[in-house]
Amino acid sequence: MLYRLREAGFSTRVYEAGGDVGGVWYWNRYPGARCDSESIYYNFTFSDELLQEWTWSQRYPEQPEILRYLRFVADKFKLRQDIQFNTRVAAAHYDEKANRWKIQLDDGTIAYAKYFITAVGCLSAANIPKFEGIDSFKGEWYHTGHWPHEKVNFAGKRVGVIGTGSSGVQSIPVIAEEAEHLTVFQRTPQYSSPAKNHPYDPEFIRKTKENYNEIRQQMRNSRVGIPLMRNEQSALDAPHEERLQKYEEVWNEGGFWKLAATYGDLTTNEAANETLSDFLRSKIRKVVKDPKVAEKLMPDYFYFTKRPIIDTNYYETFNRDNVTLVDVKEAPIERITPTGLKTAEKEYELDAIVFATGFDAMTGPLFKIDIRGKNGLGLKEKWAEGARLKTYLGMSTAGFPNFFMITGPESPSVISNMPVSIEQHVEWISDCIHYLHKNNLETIEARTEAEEAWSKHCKEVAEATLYSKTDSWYTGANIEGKPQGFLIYLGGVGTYREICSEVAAKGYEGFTLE
Ligand code: N01
Repeated sequence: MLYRLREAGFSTRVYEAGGDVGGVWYWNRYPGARCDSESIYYNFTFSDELLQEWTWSQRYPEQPEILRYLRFVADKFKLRQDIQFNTRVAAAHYDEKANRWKIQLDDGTIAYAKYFITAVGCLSAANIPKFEGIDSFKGEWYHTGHWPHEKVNFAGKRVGVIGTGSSGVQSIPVIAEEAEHLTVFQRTPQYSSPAKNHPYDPEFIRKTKENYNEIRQQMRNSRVGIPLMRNEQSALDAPHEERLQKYEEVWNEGGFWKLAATYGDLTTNEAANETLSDFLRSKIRKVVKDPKVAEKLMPDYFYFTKRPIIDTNYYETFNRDNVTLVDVKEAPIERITPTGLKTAEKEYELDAIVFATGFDAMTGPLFKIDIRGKNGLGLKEKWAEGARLKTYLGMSTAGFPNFFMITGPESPSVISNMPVSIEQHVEWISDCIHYLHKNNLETIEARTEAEEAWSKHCKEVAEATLYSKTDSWYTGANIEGKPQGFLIYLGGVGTYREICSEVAAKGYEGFTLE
């Protein structure tokens, strides 16, 4: 965003809470942290030069490599000179008379801007459940999303990991290798398929670089932001053996996006979904030696309706002698004690606790800033009930002129390959600001009817799927007391791009421009 606006001649300033660029990859430094999109697609594509200059080492790169990439980008485009690090935006209030956003920083200074753009991500507000006694714990504790920059040493320690989402599943096998003993506290078993990570072959990289123009087009027009053909056939129309063979082939290739594309109705039809869910459960049974442990690891929700996970040796880890699985749905965590953790059943002695307990997703990062639009209306108040949260295209909301959200609620965001969705918003927003400037317009604001129609559309698309049938961070169910609603546009990245482009082509239809 900074690069595009600066190139277009606008004076632009970025405020960043972290000490450097990287965002999610700056904070999430836990052992085993990797990306679940393949690196050759987990790129910025705005610069051909950048695409040619950077070379990924492996299919699913580790966090340090992604951070190195983002630093490379910052250096190449001299971005840091316009970024103020170690600075949190506390509040952003719209002053109607002056048509300016008053941005209040946590160091007490104030900045004024005509446009206010949030790039706060969807998963940056850490969720640490309010366990009683946490302050009394004498050992060390960490949240995966706020991991220390220096290496944490678990050697010789009794470690507890709470949570088995992507962060837990990635860190558990690595911590198990180092710790004296690892206890995994699992509330909901999840589906995870093998990443099958591998170093890239130089010839593959050469071909990819040669074809990036085509790849970029495919990514942009695809369903989830990576080139992938979805088989439109129903899973139920395929003969049992053929279906199993197909799942086996795709499972062996690794990753989860392709699994989702194996058949056309896996996210919409319960029986179709069950064929794949069942296949994945059978894989767990094959790996985990103790049948009781295997049973505890068996998920029973519809695959995809919680974020699918990919792993390296996750289920294998439960065959180790130094790993114990504790079901905290059966016996909930009651409190953290000075020396460990107590469930309804038993007390566990621990030297360190890792909270892999996720994030207050989608709205959480936005609500950390006191954002107020016209008449002092707070975004938090406007969206007090998740189900009634309204945005126009997931980028703007009525009552908040000249305010844009990159990957905001009701855009494809987290159910897409994020860099593709980020770039699409960046391009749309910068083109929009350019348009306003060129046409001597001072403000742009979503119209109430337009956002009502968009939010209704998002809801209808989601309700035609299985996604809202499961409690997850997608629906807000992971945060106690959070209003629930499915806040992601599921129509697909390519379709969404077309809709946004059409809105712009029609002179920003659905917005009031003045
Ligand atoms: O968080 P999560 P995450 N008592 O919310 C459990 C992205 N990401 O950080 O399912 C006990 O998925 C909770 O249990 P339940 C990716 O999009 C990507 O792992 O609510 N347990 C769950 O098991 C991902 O989906 C990558 O019943 C409690 C876990 O904590 C998203 O970030 C890597 C609890 C939280 O799982 C979030 O992943 C990492 C409690 N009170 C993250 N509260 C990659 O690119 C919560 N839990 C691979």
